[in-house]
Amino acid sequence: MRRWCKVRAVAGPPIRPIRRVLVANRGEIAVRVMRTCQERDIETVAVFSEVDRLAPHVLMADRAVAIGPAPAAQSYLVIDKIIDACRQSGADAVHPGYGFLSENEDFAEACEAAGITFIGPSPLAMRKMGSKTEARKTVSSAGTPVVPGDNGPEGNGFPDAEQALAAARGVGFPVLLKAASGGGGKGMRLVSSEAELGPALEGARREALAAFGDDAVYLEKAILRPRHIEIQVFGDRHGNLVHLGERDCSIQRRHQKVVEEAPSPVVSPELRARMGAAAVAAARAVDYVGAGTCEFLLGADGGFYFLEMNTRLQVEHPVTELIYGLDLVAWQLDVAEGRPLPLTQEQLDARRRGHAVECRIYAEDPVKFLPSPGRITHLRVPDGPYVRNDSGCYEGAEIPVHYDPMISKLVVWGEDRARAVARMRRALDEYQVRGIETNLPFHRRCLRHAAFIEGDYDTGFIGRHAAELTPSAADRASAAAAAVVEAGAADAAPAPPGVAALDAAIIAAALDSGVRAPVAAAGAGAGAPTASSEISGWRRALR
Ligand code: MV4
Repeated sequence: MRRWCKVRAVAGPPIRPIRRVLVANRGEIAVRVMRTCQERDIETVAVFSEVDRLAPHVLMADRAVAIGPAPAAQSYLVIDKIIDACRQSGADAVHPGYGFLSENEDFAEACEAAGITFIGPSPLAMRKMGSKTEARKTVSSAGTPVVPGDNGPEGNGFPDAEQALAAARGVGFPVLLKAASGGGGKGMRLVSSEAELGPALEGARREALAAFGDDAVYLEKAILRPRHIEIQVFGDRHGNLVHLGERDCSIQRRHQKVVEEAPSPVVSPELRARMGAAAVAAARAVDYVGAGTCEFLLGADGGFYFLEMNTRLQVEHPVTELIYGLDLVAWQLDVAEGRPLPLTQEQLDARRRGHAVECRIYAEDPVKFLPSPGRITHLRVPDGPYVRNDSGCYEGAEIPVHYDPMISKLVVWGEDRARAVARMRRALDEYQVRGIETNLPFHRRCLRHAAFIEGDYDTGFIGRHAAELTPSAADRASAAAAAVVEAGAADAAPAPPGVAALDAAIIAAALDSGVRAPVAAAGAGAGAPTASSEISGWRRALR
C-alpha cells in the first residue's frame, strides 16, 4: 500500500515508487529480499539456473525467469541475461543481493542505462571502493585512518622489488603485500624480513594477475592478531549518512566468516562513536548511497584502520537488524525510491538494544571444511523466542555443488551477550540436518569455548583452537549413522573446488607467529599455547 501513499515533500530527488523487483541472486539472500518486498506489496521476480528450478526463491516469487546453465558464469553472472530478464518480466528495479553481480559497476551502469533502478550505490562509488589503493587514498584524505603502508611510486603498486624494499623499510617489517584489485586475501603475502620481499612480490604479482587481471601490488604494515570489526553505514540521495554500529566478524576461516556478533565484546560506546564517524567520513568521500560496510582492523593496542568498503548488503546484516529492531532491506528500498533515511543518527543510537549472534551453517565436512553437497533428507530448524533462521533450502532440497555451500544463517537475539550466547547454544542443539554434512558440530563447540564465551578472540581464533573446535567422533556419530543410511541413494561426491594455496588461516597463523618467531622460534608452532603478553591485549580490552 505504501507505494500509493503521499510522502512528505523533501528537497532533492523525486520519489519514484518501486513496483516490481527482480532479485539477481539465489538462496537465502534472494528469499530474504523477497520477504521484505512482499511485506511492502512490491512484486517479485526470481531468476534461476537449470539446477534452481525448484529452489525456494523461485517458488516464492511472483514470476521467475530462466537464465541458463548451473555454472554462475553462464547464468547469475551474465549481465545481459539479467537485463533481458528485467525487460521480459517488467521489473523496474534490481536487487543484486551479495556476491555475484552485487559489486560489479558495469552491471549497475547497465541497469541505469536500461532505466532500471539498481538497488545499491552509484557505479562511481563502487569503482572508487573497488580498488584498494584508490580507496586508501580517498578515505585517508577524508580523515579515516588506514593501515600505515605505501601504495607505490605512482600510487598504484610497485613495479620492482627495489622500490618495494625501500618502502617496506620505511613502513617497518613485518609487511603484507596486497593486490590493489584484490579483496578477500587473494594475492596477499606476509613478509617478515628483507630477504623474503623479492620472491614474495613476484609471487603476489603473479597471483594477482591470474585472479584479477591486474598485477598491481602495494604494501601495508602487518597488524598482528587483529580483530575484524566492520561498521554498517547507510546513505540516502538527500546527503544523509548514518552508521549502525559494528559487527565483530573475527571468527573466520579461509576468509569465510563463520560467527558474527553485534555489539563487539571489545568495542566501547566511545570507540563505536569514533569508528562510526570514521566510517561515515569514508562513505561521504564517495557520496555513498544505500547500504555499505566499512571493514576495519582493530589492533590489540586499540588502534583501528580502514581496510576496505563493501558496497553491498552483507551476509551478516541480520545481527545489526536485531539489535536495532530494523529491516535493512526496507531501508534499501526506501533509499532506492528516493526517500530520506527513516531515522537520524541520534534516533538510531537510542534504539540499540541487547546482543545478537549469527552462526553461518555450511554444508561442509566439519573436520576438513570441505563442501558437502547433496540432498537434505531430514531437517529440523530451531525456533522459539528471538531465534531467526534465514534459509534458502528445505527438507528434500538438493544443495547444488555450483554455489556457495551456506545453507542458512542462524541468528539469535538476547538481552545481553551471555543470554544471546546461551540462546544460540540452545538453538544449535535443536538444529538437525541429515543427508549432508554440516558445520553444526563446529558451532556447538565454538559457542562453548571458554575464550569465545569471554569474548577473547581475534582473526587467528579458529587456527589457534583447531583441536578444541574439531568435532569428535562422538559429536558426529548420529550424523554419520544417518549418512550410512543415505549412502545408497547419494550420487558420487563431486570433487571439491580448489583451495587457494595461501589462505587466510595460513596468513593468520603466520601473523601469529610473526611476532613470536624471532623471540621463541622453538615450540611456537601452530597450536602452541599463546604467549600471555599477547592475550592480555584483548583480555584488557574486555574489562
Ligand atoms: C591485513 C591483516 C593484517 N594487517 N592487513 C585478510 C583479508 C583482507 N580483507 C585483509 N586481510 C587482512 N589484512 C594488515 N595490514 C590481516 C588480514 C587477515 C584477516 C583480516 C580479517 C579477517 C580475517 C583475517 C585473516 C587473516 C588475515
